[in-house]
Amino acid sequence: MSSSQLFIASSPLSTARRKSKFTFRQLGQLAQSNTQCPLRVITHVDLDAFYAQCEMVRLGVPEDQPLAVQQWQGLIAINYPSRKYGMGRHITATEAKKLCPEIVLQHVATWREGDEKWAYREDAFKHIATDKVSLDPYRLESKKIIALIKETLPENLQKVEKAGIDEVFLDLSAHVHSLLLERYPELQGPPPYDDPTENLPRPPSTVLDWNADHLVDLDNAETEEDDPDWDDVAILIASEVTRKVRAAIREKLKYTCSAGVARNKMLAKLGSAYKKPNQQTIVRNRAVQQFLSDYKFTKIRNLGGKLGDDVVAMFNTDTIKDLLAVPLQQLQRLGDDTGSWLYSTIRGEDNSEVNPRTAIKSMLSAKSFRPSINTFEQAVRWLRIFAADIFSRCVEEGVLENKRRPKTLNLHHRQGAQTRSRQGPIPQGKQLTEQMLFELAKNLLAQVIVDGRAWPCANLSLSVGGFEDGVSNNKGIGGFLIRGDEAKALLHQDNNTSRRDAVDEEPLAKRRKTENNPIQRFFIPQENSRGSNGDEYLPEDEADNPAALEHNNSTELSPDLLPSAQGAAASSLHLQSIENYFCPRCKTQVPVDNRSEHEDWHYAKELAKEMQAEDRSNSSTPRPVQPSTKQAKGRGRPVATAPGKGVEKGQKRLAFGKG
Ligand code: DCP
Ligand code: MG
Repeated sequence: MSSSQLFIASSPLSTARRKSKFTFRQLGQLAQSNTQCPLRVITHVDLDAFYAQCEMVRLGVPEDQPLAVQQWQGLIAINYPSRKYGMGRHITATEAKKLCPEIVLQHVATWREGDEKWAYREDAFKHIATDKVSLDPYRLESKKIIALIKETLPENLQKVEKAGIDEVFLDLSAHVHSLLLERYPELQGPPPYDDPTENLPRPPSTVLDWNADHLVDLDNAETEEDDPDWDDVAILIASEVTRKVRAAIREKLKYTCSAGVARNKMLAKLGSAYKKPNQQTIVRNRAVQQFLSDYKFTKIRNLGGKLGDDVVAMFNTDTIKDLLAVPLQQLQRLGDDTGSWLYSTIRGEDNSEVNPRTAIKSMLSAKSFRPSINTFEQAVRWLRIFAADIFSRCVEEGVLENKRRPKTLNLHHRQGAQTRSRQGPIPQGKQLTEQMLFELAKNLLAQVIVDGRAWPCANLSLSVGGFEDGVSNNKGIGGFLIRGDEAKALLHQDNNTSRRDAVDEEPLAKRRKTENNPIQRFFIPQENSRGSNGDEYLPEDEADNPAALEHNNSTELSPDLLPSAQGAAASSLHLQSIENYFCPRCKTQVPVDNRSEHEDWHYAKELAKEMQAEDRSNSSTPRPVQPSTKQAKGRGRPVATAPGKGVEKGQKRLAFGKG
């Protein structure tokens, strides 16, 4: 049904059915945004060609001008005028120019070593080896959009979940409930006999004006002549609210977006992608079956990957229509829970909640190296950029005003098939600075180098996590410090339990190596919440991929990071080279291939000694790394001091990088 208005006539049948199929109790559940409520209304909003629109608005180009956002030679966002030329994300900048010579190709902003901030640069596409993509411009716009959506909806009735850089879910249930009661006073109750299981009166048979929405056709058994029930009215009101939200985004920020309105997140998300750009699709409860049957189930969240492949292989189809014919028991060959989940999912059931957390849980800055990098100096140059990138995002999060602050820093390093990660706490007693992040990151890198073969390195990434609120709890900067007994307990644990556990869980061969090597012991990661040696995998295609770097709302430190038993095993299988080099410093034979790595190991060792010496010369209170201004002997690498602050009386800082 594509008409913009739907006239509902009162039928003789409806006069006979004077009660709604919904009860007063279910109406009450709507006010609570109860996920089981059959009247529930969810909207998914997704910006059209988001990065491309950001660039169009920033550059002030006309709306019909073809424009694409370029990253190195590839295109990552293509506006709708360009899509008419048959362009997709798979094509290169050169191919795009051929298809449409007048297309504007705007390269993403980049960080460049030596510059203090990211910038749009004409020559960025030539600098894949030395620049790093910055998503800050899009993140900032994304924040504005979320803030505006929240302003548009009533403060006490909103549930807004940021689901990605350009998408949000809105649970409009409570808001729609209040509008229903306002418009239809007969719903205000009390229910007959005060019994909440009583059915509601039917809605008036009236015109449901769907305005310019795209209405999904009804299921076969249903006709437009059937009188509407409250679920139709609720979804109609939700679509009105959605239209207002979209109009506000358009008017105030100039962006168009598409939306899906339905009874749950899964259907709303499929709906927003159904008709683009600048449209909204309504999937009424009576249309769900019809809507879904045309889909391939691989389009549904969680069915795009391996599980989807397994289902295709097992049942020899990728369509929902075919799978609907498969009985539950057969689906449960995939496992009881998976089968049940699949059975209800393809029938349009999804009780997942719209989760209104919007605070960022972690931030990641990463780069894939093609070709790989081979020296500590090169890696350190990237760490400087990562630290600047992450710090500027922390500033946006209010770290300078002490609103929020990360607690941990992670470094992931990929060498060949092996990814290792190291984690350390960020000292909480003083102002977070870019330099502090950089110094800590460098120390984590030193740990990786000491631990095994580090070069050539194909991927490096730095992330911060464990954000904590500061000011909201009335904590001053001192609030981030750990006091008295709590500090003692943690320090005790830090010095004994965690480290011992880390050693105990290591493979035997590796443990022996560690025991015999005091420096290695020094660098055993502490407070590592990710398995015995902190080894983790970071999928290669994630690094430097803008879409993958958005970690708002993420409960994991960074997505797709899996604790890796294989990583631990792999670390003891270093390739042996036949030719050796004699190291004058330690007077041992070192495989030639490992020479630069071995030298870096010495550097790390010296760094370690310096830190130990400094710790000894200070009080017995364990304290965070205080990098010295001295140059590390023999390597000429400057190690700058992070500005420090004294510890308040009765407070202790956690040790960092100390064995
Ligand atoms: N993005 C990316 N790489 C990808 C996918 C997306 O860099 N493989 C970025 C660019 C997009 C933004 O994320 O503009 C949002 O992704 P969407 O999938 O929503 O795509 P668009 O918003 O560009 O287009 P659409 O109108 O289809 O939503
Ligand atoms: Mg989009």
